[in-house]
Amino acid sequence: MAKKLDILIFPDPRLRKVAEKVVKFDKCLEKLASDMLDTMYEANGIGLAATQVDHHIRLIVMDLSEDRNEPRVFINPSYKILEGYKMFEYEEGCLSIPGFNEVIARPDKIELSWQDLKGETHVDTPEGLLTVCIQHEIDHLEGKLMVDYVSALKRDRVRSKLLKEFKRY
Ligand code: GNR
Ligand code: NI
Repeated sequence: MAKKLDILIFPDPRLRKVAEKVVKFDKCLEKLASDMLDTMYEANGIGLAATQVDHHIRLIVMDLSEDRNEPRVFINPSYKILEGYKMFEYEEGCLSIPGFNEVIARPDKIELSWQDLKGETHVDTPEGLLTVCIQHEIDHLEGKLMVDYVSALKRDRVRSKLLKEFKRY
């Protein structure tokens, strides 16, 4: 049985931790991936990084399909930006920054490497939304958030708003 996990909300300092490389591909990792997929589906997100559920390991789940029936798991993901790339602008949202949507520019040509739950390595040059989403998720693993790409004024505004809305500190 999968379990719904709590999603950390900006400016929770735990969102700033840098995630550790996964070295053990065991049942425990499978369970966390499955719980994260459940949590992502319930929150209507298209991706979720382990950092967002307070697990500081390099694990990402995603489902970009229309019917929400193509779960994907990326372990120890990394990418390099390919020659001839352009900056592609896309309006992003983040489950850790509810109500905040901003157009962010990211490179549109990357080579992505990752491992699956068995520890097997994959390499691909993704297209479209996957290119955007995987960069957003890998940012989370580095403790980086969408708000880091916008002006200090916008960042402070959303920070105050969420602090009031989620009075937890
Ligand atoms: O659900 C999400 N939608 C989204 C839209 C555009 C670019 C990135 C994303 S990821 C986000 C879920 C989330 O916060 N993942 O970290
Ligand atoms: Ni996010």
